[in-house]
Amino acid sequence: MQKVKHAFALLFFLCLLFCPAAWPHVGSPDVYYEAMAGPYKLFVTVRMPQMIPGIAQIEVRSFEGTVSDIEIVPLRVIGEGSTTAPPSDRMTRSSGDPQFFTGKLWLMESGSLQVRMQVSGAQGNVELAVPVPAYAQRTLGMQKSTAVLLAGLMVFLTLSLISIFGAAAREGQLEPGAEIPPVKQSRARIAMAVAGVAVVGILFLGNVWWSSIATANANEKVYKAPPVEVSLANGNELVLKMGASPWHEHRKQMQLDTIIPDHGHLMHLFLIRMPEMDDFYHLHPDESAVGTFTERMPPVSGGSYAVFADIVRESGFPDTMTSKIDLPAAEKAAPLTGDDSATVAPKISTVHGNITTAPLGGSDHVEWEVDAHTLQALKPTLLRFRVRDQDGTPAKDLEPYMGMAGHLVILRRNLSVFAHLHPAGSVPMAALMLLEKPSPSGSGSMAEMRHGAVTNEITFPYGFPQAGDYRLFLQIKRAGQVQTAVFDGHVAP
Ligand SMILES: [Cu+2]
Repeated sequence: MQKVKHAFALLFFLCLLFCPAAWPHVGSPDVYYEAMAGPYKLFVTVRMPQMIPGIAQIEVRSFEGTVSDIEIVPLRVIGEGSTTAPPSDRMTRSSGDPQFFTGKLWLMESGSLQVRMQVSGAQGNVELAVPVPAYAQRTLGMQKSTAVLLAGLMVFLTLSLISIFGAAAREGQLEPGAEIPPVKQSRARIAMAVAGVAVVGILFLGNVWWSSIATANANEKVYKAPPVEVSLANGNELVLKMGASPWHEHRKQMQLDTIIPDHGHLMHLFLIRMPEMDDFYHLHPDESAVGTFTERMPPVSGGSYAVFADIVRESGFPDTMTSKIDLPAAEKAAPLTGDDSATVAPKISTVHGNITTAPLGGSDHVEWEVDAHTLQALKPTLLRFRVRDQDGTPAKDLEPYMGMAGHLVILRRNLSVFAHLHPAGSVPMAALMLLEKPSPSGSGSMAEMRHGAVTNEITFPYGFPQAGDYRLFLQIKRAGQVQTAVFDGHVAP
């Protein structure tokens, strides 16, 4: 019995700390970025460390131009430390593939950082900056071997301590070699029982103390999105109230207080009807008071909705807040206006060999060029979509939607992954704009313009973080109308 108690105390004491997975995007911490850096077309993957300080693994592939050398350095996106560069590291050029480079960078602090690259090659030297939100994703557990060793030592020490008390009560006052009288035997048993209870009590209190310190530490150091409370007011007004997260509270110096517009809006709000994931809303609530966002409800079908709210802070640091809400079928609904868009009961994609096709309005459709064997967890991929008219010819009426050729929302069916992508990748567009040198005319954003020329082919660099079933919502704008194509995809481990 005593041993069982020890085992429990031990389990508590050594309990490894797990924190729920929630971070910018959701469950998708790595950064995928594709851009023209001068003459070079580069696909950059930054695998973010789980801990800060930690090592980011960086991969760069050049699709256009001949790159011979890349130097990388971590900096902040804005403010102090965004300009004075520490010595840079040289990336390693792959011997088998001369246009593929790998490198590692120590990230020493949390916050809105950038990986700045000096790219040199046959077509000249250019600079490229990739925003990377850095944060601890979880508390690392103890190594198994260490845990087993410490657990063994604890059991040994506990049992030894108890037996010392027993021996002291039994033989402490006897002459050497003397017979042990029965009264001493029973006294020893009582002493051991008392010592056992005391030791287990001490271990229990120790565990309580340790857990509270570990929780406080994890709350402060491990990233968590701010909580958000979603409710319906006056029957037709959706209200989102942001709370405070200890992680943000402890990082006042990181310019997290102010929210800045990201492709034209302070918040991008996504509502997805669960569990079918059929109805999909992309809304842009206004900030009616500090930390409170409101939106007139569009007409919705009643049901349970998953809520994802994207914001970007002054420093370029993104947060995706998650929640859920049960919505009644809206009666006093307002029609969708401005950049707000939705798809209700859409037809889902079908697979034809290496092409997955999803219908748009009418008989137009979008082809997702996807080889079923290439969708693999963590593999950097260019997701390629082609918009076609009814007769299969490339659609010619695409225009930018909120400044970009397309917006892609990726959701794992169990909601453990949410990502909001653009042709530039998973980086927040607002952070990218902060990194851009102001143009001489002082107007317009190169980032938006760069992706503003809209052809019928739209690509998104990404790597699915986990194996599983996903639904993709691709949004484009054609002749003034936003259209949404819905794809299903399976990602292999
Ligand atoms: Cu978007």
